[in-house]
Amino acid sequence: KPFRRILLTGAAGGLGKILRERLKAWTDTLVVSDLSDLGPAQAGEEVVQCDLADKAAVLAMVKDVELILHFGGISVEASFEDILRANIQGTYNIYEAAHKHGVKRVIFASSNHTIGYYKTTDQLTASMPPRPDGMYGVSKCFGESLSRYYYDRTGLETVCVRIGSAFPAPANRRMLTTYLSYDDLFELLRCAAMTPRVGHTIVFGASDNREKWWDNREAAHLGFRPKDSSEPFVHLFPDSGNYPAADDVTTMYQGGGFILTGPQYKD
Ligand code: NAI
Ligand code: 15L
Repeated sequence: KPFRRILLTGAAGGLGKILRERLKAWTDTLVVSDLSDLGPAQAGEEVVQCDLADKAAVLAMVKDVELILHFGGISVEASFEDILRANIQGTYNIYEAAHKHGVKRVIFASSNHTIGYYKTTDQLTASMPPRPDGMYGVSKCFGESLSRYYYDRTGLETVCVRIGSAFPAPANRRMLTTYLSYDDLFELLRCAAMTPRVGHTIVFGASDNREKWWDNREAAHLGFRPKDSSEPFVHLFPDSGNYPAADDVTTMYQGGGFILTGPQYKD
C-alpha cells in the first residue's frame, strides 16, 4: 500500500462515509475523525472523535500521519461564529499540526463557493481571483490562502479541490454543470495523492459534463481525466430556454442557491 497512515477528517459526513471505505486500499492505517459518532473502528482503522477547533486534540490526532484528507467542517452556509470555529480555527489547527508533525501533503476539500459570485456565463481558471458567495465560501478561501502560506513557508504541499456537487446524482439544473460523480471524485483524490510533486495546486472538481464553467489547465500536472458526466440526468431538468434567467440570481451566479443563503438574508 502506498501509505502507512492517512487521516480523513469529516469521516461521518456524506463524502466521508464514501471515502472511509475506499481509502483503506491506500493505507495500512486509516485514522477516521469527526465530531459526530463514527461507530466502532473497522479493520485497518483508528477512530478519533473530536472537534477540529480543539487544538490539542488535533495535534495528537495528526501524529505520524503521512497524508491528510481534510473533509471535516461545516459544508453549507451558516453563522460566521460557527464557521469561524469549525472551518477557520479547525483548518488552522490541521495545518499547524501537519507542520509540527512533518506531514508531507494535505488534500483540502475546498468548494466551488470560493468562486460562487462569478456569472454562469463566465469561464474560470484556478488563478482567477476568488469571488466567494458567503461566509462558507470565505472560509474555503481562507483554507486555500492558509495552505498557500504553509507551502511557501514550510514546503507542506496541498491540493485544494474546489468540489462542485459531489452527490449520487444532480439535484437541479445547476448541478448538471457542477456534478462530480463519486468515482470521479475518488479519481481526482488519487491524482492529488499520488502525483509526485504538487506544490500548491488548486483544481476544480467536476465530471465531464456537457456544460463547463471551469478549466483545469493550471492543474494539468495532476493528470485528472473525469470519466463520468451528468448526461444521464439531463432529461430530469428540461431546458426552459430561459437560463440564466435575468430575474433569478440563483441562475445568474455559479454559486446557485448559496447566493441567497447568507446570514444577512435571514436577519
Ligand atoms: P457533510 O456536512 O456531510 O460532512 C462534514 C462533516 O464534518 C460532518 O460529518 C460533520 O460532523 C463534520 N464536522 C463539522 N464540524 C466539525 C468540527 N467542528 N469538528 C469536527 N468535525 C466537524 O459534508 P460533505 O458533503 O461530506 O462534504 C465534505 C467536505 O467537502 C466539506 O468540507 C465540504 O465543505 C466539502 N465540499 C463538499 C461538496 C459536496 O458536493 N458534497 C462540495 C464542495 C465542498
Ligand atoms: C458545497 O460546497 C456544499 O458542501 C455542498 O453541500 C453543495 O451545496 C455544493 O457545494 C454545491 O454547490 O452544489
